[in-house]
Amino acid sequence: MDYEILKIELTGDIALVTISRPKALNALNTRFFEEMAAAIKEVSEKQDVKVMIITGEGKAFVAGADIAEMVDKDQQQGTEFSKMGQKVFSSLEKMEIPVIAAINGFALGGGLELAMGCDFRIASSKAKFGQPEVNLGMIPGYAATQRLPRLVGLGDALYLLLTADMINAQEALRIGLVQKVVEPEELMDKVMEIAKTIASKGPKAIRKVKYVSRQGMLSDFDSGSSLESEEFGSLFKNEGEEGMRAFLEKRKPNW
Ligand code: DAK
Repeated sequence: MDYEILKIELTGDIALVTISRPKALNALNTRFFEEMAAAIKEVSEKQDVKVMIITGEGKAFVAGADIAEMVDKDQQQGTEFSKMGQKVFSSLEKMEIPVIAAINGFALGGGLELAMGCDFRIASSKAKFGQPEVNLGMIPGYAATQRLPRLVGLGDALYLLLTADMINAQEALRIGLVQKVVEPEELMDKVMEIAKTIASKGPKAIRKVKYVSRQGMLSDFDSGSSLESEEFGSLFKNEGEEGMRAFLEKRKPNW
């Protein structure tokens, strides 16, 4: 696909996807969702890519769904727009490799929903977060009502969803919405460092940690634990053997 909004760069085994429509603060339109779906497919097909990073260009990560595109939609078109976004964000969760959100600025509405579809979030100290949909007489359409309570608990989620308050990075860190906050100029170096750390681990183990953890969140504890046992077992006489032998032989594993 010829990308107009996304830039995709490969650095070794790490894929960096930058959302680049800074004039509209990277607001999410139909074209974005088509490109993101294509980017997910493209990156997933590259077997040597081990981590994907998503960030935004300019002062926003993403300032929400594109209000200019949404304003004229009718009920059916609105539902379809919502389903398209939900499908793309779910496919981030379903990618085998970890996806990190590098949140450089505003992450509002659909932008925060995109960040929540990633596996974890690292924020610039200048980033701002919120679910401002009720300001527009709307509710979230890309699963914030589902992901936010699971990430931060019902009280903090409903506080954000009901007040439309914009919170800063420290507050986002306090409620567990982001995992680390760094100075703006250090953001990409830090995220790249984290991505490289992940990429250095057992590649099958990394994929299975994501898969089992995410499946577990969708099922009950016993089913999740049972899946963990199966996947744990599958690494014996496999990548796990090499990792354990390397430890005993005091050398680096050869994955
Ligand atoms: N959509 C379209 N354009 C946007 C935008 C957005 N979400 N956010 C900003 N822009 C545009 C502005 O209109 C402006 O364009 P020009 O006037 O220059 O042409 C340009 O980006 C720069 O914005 P500002 O001039 O406003 O910049 P400031 O620094 O002064 O303010 C801001 C930054 C982020 C505080 C402000 O732009 C703002 O409040 N933006 C709107 C934020 C917002 O409300 N976002 C949530 C959108 S609602 C659903 C599906 C999805 C959703 C809901 C339902 N269904 C299908 C059911 C999700 C909804 C949302 O995400």
